[in-house]
Amino acid sequence: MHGTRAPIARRPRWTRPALLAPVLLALGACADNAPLDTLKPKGPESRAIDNLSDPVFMIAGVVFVLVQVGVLYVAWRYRRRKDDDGSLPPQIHGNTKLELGWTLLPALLLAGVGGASVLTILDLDEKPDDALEITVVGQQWWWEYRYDVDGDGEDDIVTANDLVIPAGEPVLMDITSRDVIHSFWIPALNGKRDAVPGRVHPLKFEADEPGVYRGQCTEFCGLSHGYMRMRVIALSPEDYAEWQDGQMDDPALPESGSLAAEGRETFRTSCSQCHRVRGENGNDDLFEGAALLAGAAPDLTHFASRGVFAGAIFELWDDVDGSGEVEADEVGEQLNVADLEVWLRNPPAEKPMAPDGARGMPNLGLTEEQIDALVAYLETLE
Ligand code: HEC
Ligand SMILES: [Cu+2]
Repeated sequence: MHGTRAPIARRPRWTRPALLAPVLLALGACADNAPLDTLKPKGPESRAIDNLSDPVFMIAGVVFVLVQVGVLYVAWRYRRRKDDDGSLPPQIHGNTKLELGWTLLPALLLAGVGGASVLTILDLDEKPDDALEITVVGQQWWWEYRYDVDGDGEDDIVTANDLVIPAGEPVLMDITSRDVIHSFWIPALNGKRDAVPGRVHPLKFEADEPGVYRGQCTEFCGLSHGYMRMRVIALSPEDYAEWQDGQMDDPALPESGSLAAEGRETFRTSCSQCHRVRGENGNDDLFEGAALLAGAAPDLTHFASRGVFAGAIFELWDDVDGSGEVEADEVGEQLNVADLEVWLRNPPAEKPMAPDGARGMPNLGLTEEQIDALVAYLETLE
């Protein structure tokens, strides 16, 4: 037994969970597989932003530490003491030098940051005149990409989810929406740009290297907003040229009598009122008109040339090398039949859609035979 020591005061219960929060936050920042990381630029535009934010954060960090140290020091230095007579410490109100100092210094800092920001914004806004131009259309809940390759005002390629671009060349996006406001964001390549119905917002970017760059719609746009992702597939200029030629061709017709040919028949009766496969919808011009309405569906002309589907939440091909990403060279290898069948069986169960059927793909009540045939047909749409 020891004497009469005062019991140690217990900390209130909430301190521990409160301390845990910043620790978890700090640990969360350590993930190495973070495809939406804004701090790892992979192109000139995102690098310009990074070159601006790095020094701004450093200056802000120094200011933060100085102010906190000052506050803590003053609180400690002038704390109430046992023999306190209640008199105030020396006052500095009206000290001209000090007051000029703490007015001018922040003003100069902010002017510096403001000037650098404006220069970066002007830089990002400069339009290259020889850039490939792609129309980006946001829609509940997927992204469509339209390419007018020959510049005649008519779109020659219409695709979805995977935005294919040549690496090392500037690309100019014209971003718009068919229904509500969305926001297009590929953090490794550039900042965000809102997709607003009735307006066209330009956004330029360039990928340094061939590869896959992930993105996510960043303006809340309804039920499946979180399932509205996109990928940029940057190809070497030669591979890009090959891809573009392939997309301009009509897909080959399935062999008559095959399972795929059966699927094609089902497509024409059950799917073609929403989806386009070039040459299968009868009057393509009529369809162009329909496609302008909200509720239009992804163009499936070269569906099997993409790596993902349904707002990039499903992989269309198996990730053979296990990199966590279906890269361009894995497209065409092993079809992810399981997820495609699950999708066709009941789309709203996989991705919440508007309950009144006004948005998204409804459950069409397909039989297993129809699904098998449709999967075989979709695989031929390379
Ligand atoms: C009422 C219109 C409608 C009908 C009919 C319809 N779909 Fe869809 N489909 C959609 C919409 C809208 C999407 C996009 C859903 C999303 O990602 O949010 C879609 C997505 C898809 C996708 C994924 C495409 C991609 O690139 O993301 C496939 C594959 C598909 N549908 C196949 C079919 C087949 C096969 C049929 C016929 C059995 C069919 N659809 C009938 C509206 C329809
Ligand atoms: Cu959206």
